[in-house]
Amino acid sequence: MFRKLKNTFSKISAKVKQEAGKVNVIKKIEGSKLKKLSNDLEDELLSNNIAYGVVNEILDAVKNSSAKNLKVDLKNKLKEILSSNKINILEEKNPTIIMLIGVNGAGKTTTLAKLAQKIKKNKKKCVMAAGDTFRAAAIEQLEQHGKNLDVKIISHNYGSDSAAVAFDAVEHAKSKNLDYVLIDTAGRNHANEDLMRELEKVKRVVKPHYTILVVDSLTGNDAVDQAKLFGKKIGVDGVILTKTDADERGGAIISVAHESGKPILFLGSGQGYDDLEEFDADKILNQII
Ligand SMILES: Nc1nc2c(ncn2[C@@H]2O[C@H](COP(=O)(O)OP(=O)(O)OP(=O)(O)O)[C@@H](O)[C@H]2O)c(=O)[nH]1
Ligand SMILES: [Mg+2]
Repeated sequence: MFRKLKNTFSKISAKVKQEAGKVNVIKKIEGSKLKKLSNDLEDELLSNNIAYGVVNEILDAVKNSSAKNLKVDLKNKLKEILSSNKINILEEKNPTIIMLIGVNGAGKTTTLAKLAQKIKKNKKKCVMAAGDTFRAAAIEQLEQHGKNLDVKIISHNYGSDSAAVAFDAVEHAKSKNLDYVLIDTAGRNHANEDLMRELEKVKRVVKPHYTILVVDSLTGNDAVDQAKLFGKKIGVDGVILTKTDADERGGAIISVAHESGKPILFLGSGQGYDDLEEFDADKILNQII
């Protein structure tokens, strides 16, 4: 994870040191040399899937940096981008209702099962709602996770109202005194008005405490559009980025955090139930800069 981004920062940092060595001052690198370094940094950041607007902001933050301070200034800027208003979705609200949304194949159902595993490890109880009544085999997929994890699934038939499934799951949790309701939903894009309306309805009916957008970190700049769109249409409280184990670049994390203004909560790092890491900006920044 982040191998490429890490290389980028080491490369730029080495170049800056080299230039500073030439003029024999560890001070500002001025004029055309600075312009060249800034262009190099811009190219590198863009090639790592960091969105254009974010790249400009990063460049702006380091434009007056001395060679000595460049690394620290970069790190501080990235920390500012990555540390927006943290929330704890596992906070107990008797029951805490969490709904996962996102485009097809982003990793919603897998992430839902990973959250159930986390909850079990915390010695708490949850129920999962098979809110994807749309895609063939979606209910069986969740049922299999329920079997593997020994977690109750509430499901209706395919084609039925997903808000009703979610509602039943909340009622079940209340009657059994469970701690969490985890709601799976069908994958959709913004062009699919019917499915978007369905999501609005689920939200209206069960009023989840947390609506979490699941984003595949490999989708590059599209991740930013997804974050903006779901945020605008449905309202999102936080983001989980999946498949970071396969993401060499790591730019999606920076772009999505910046453009959505919402906190990144967890990173999916594999296909196993335990492959969900709590997002820690410092840990990541220490890995890459
Ligand atoms: N390597 C890796 N694979 C993942 C991760 N999260 C999910 N996947 C895989 O991505 C694929 C899609 O995951 P799902 O959980 O079915 O995605 P979804 O968003 O529910 O998909 P739809 O229900 O079709 O919209 C599966 O093969 C998962 O095993 C992850 O963090 N790392
Ligand atoms: Mg699914």
